[in-house]
Amino acid sequence: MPRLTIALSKGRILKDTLPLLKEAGIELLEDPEKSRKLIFPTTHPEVQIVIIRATDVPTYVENGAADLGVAGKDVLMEHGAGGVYEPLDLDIAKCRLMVAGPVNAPVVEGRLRIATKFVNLTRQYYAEKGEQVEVIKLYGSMELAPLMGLADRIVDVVDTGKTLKENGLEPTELIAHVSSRLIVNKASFKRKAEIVQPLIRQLADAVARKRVG
Ligand code: PRT
Ligand code: MG
Repeated sequence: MPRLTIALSKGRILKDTLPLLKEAGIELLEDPEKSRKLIFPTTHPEVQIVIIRATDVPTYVENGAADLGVAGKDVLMEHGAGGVYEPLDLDIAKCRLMVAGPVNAPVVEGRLRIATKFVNLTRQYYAEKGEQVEVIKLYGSMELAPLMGLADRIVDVVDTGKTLKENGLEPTELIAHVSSRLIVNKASFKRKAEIVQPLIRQLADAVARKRVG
């Protein structure tokens, strides 16, 4: 039974994390994108990888069901990041958390209605600005909400901006720059220090080498 479990999500986080793990001597034996399995052994006898939804990664790590994980800063801000350590910015899956609305949207009278999957951080953002808004929880395709009259604005992560543009939207405010972070369960950080700490160091080196290019 491997001592260390790392939680990752399919898609861009998996794709960008695997090369970093490889430099730390951890490689998958099978491609999770082509499998329906959820638990994967690695070339490192002490390490296994579990594949879960991006938004579930902080929950697994906070509760110790996984020792380590990789999650976007957007997901961590929404979850509330206090329950885990966040020792390393992996500098991957970069994007911006933004407010967006219809191109040349008129000024809204009264409370702005904002559709998002990031309800907590959206409430916090507007509370800090001292603005009263109505936050509408959605689970995806936020871009549709203003087009259908469900909301005046959306809060979502933006990379190229192509998705906004193709739906007649434009970014209006930057809330935060986002990249993915290594997160560590607090108890594992201490109890498994002899395996966790060298791994953090190796990943930090891999990130630094990639930055230099
Ligand atoms: O997809 P699922 O519902 O399972 O979960 P998820 O969307 O949280 O996971 P995933 O794998 O899509 O994203 C994981 C992490 O990648 C996010 O938490 C972000 O930190 C980061 N990331 C980086 C992004 C993007 N770039 C991004 N472009 N996450 C989502 N997008 C979306 C964006 O919202 C838009 O709808 O991709 C679409 C295309 O973006 P444009 O601007 O390039 O058109
Ligand atoms: Mg997605």
